[in-house]
Amino acid sequence: MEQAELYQKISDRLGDLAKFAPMKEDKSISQLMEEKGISRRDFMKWAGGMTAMLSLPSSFTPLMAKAAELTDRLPVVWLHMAECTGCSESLLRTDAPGIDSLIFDYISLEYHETIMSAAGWQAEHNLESAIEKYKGKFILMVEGGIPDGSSDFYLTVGPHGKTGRKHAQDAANAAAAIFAIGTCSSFGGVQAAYPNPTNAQSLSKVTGKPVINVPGCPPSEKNIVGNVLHYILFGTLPALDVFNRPKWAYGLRIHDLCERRGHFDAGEFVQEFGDEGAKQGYCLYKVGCKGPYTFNNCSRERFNQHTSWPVQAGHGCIGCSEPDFWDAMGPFEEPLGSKLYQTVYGEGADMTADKVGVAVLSATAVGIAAHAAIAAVKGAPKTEE
Ligand code: FSX
Ligand code: SF4
Ligand code: F3S
Repeated sequence: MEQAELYQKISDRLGDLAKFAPMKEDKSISQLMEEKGISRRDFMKWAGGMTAMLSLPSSFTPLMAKAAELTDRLPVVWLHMAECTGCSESLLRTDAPGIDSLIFDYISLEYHETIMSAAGWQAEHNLESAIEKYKGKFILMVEGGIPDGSSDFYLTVGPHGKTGRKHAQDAANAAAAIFAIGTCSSFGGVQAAYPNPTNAQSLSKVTGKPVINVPGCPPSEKNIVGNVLHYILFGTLPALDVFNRPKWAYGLRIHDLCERRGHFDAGEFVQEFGDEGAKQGYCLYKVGCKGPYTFNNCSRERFNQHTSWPVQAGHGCIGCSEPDFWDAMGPFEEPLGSKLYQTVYGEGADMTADKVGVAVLSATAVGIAAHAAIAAVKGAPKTEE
C-alpha cells in the first residue's frame, strides 16, 4: 500500500474511533500529562519514538499521538495467571511513571487484579460484566503460564474457585484480539521449566485461539504499549514471526544492535564479572550472553524510558524472550557454545543452533586471536583463551 493511502486509511479509522464516547469521563490525556509535568513537546517526542519503533514513516507521528489520545475508547481486560507480576510492573513503573504507563492508566482497563480496587465477589462480577458488555470488542491481555489438563486446579482465581484455564478460555472466546503478555503466557516461561509440575502451558495452547505473543520476562513497557497502539492504528494483526511475535519488535537479534558489538567483533571479552574487561564495557559473550540467539528489541529500545537494559547494566542477555528460555538458555553465565538451539529462522537459515554456536565460537576465536595481537602491542587488558 502507498504511504499516502495508508495514512488516509489510518486517519479514517481513528476518525471512526473518535466518534465513540470515551469510557473514562474524568480527564483527557492532555490534562493527565499536564498534571504529571509532561509537556506536549515531550509527548510528541514520545509519539515520534513510537512511530519509529513500529517502523512507520516519521510523518505518521501525529497519527500516533492521536491513537494514544484515543486509548480510552478501547476496553481492555488483563488477566493474571501463574507468574510474578513482573510484566505489569515493567509497564506500571510505579516509582517513576513515564508516558507509556500513563497511557496504560488511560486505557479503559476494565479488569486488572493488581491495580483495581475491587476484590472477591465484586471483582469476579466486574470481570463477568466486562466480558458480557464488551463482547467481541475488548482486547484481552493475559500474563502468566496456565496450568492445563488434569493439573488445571493448581491455579484457581476468585471466590468460586474457577480455574485459570477456564478464565482464560471464557475471556478468549469473547475477545476481539488476544495478546499473551510475557514469556510465561507466550510460551510457558519459568512456570513451564523442567519438570513443569503444574503442566503450565502457553495461552495459545490453552485457548486454541490465534494469540499475538509479546514475550520477555518481563517484556518492556514499549513493547506492551506499542502493541496496543498498533492495534488502534491498524485494527489488524501485525506481521508475525514463526513464534507469533510481532516482527516490528522481535525482528532482530539483541546482538545485531548491541552497544558492545564492536568489542565482540574485535574479540574483546569480559572473562569474569568484575575484571578489567568488565570495567571497559567489553562483550559479555564469554560470561554467558545469549544476545546472538535472542530476538527482541532491548538493545535498541531499552527499558524504563530508554534508561538501560540488561547488557548495559553489565550482565549478558539470558534469552528471556525465546521459547523454552529457562531450560534452553541455561546455564545463564556460560556460553551456549555448541548446544543445539533452534532460532526463529528454524533449521533452514541456521541449520540448528549448532551451526550458529560454531559460527559464533569461531568468530570468537578469531576475535580473541586478533585481540591478543592488539593487546600485546597496546598493553590493553589481557584476555585469556
Ligand atoms: Fe514475571 Fe509476567 Fe516473567 Fe512471567 O512476566 S517477569 S515470570 S514473563 O508472566 O510476571
Ligand atoms: Fe552484546 Fe551479548 Fe552480542 Fe556481546 S554477545 S555483542 S554483549 S549481545
Ligand atoms: Fe530479556 Fe535479553 Fe532483553 S534477557 S530483557 S531479551 S536483553
